[in-house]
Amino acid sequence: MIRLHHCAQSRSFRTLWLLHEMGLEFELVRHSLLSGELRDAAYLALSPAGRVPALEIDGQVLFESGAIAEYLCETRASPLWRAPGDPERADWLQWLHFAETIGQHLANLTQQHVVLYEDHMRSPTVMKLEARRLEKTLEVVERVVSRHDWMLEGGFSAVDTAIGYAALLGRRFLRFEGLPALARYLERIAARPAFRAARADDGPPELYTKPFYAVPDG
Ligand SMILES: N[C@@H](CCC(=O)N[C@@H](CS)C(=O)NCC(=O)O)C(=O)O
Repeated sequence: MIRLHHCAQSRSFRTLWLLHEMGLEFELVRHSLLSGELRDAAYLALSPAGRVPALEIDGQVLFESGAIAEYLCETRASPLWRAPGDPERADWLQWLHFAETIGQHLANLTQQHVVLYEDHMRSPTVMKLEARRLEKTLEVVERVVSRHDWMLEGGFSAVDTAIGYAALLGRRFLRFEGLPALARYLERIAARPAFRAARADDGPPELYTKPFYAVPDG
């Protein structure tokens, strides 16, 4: 039995999408990101920092999305993996974890624009700085996907579920005019049946209510 603990519009979407890409059977447990339930003792017993994703699998719980992607690919013999010895192994690992470099800016921007909803709590300076830093990371991805359709030349892999989710969320904070290859990458992602299935499973939006969050004047 595989059981995914998930919140709508969160990083657990990476795991949700990957499970669909791999065609694995799983149970989905939806939680609210805002209700405080991730701090309940029962949930903390699964994910000690009260975060999603958490994946119950093979009699244990994994609570870090990159580790989950590695574990799923390794143990389920997936073509979305690049095993040790594969010429794309180093790139596979690097891009999988680079998603969290992008993710730190997305988390900071989410905090500034969405979580700190009172204007006096926010800082336009931090918003601008974080948007610029996000852009620098997405420019790295732009260069890669302008050379080939997916992050690895050998084709779609688990890496694309991590980077793809980060790029998708990045569009809420950054105009993509200067990132045309990334915009086309997102179109390719949107056409994938497993991505659509994951979208349908994601649950009602709870966090992001606007398609774009502009930096306020001042
Ligand atoms: N590096 C972790 C980050 C997990 C994480 O911070 N998830 C957020 C959602 S995007 C969360 O659970 N936040 C709930 C909270 O901080 O209370 C991963 O990739 O799994």
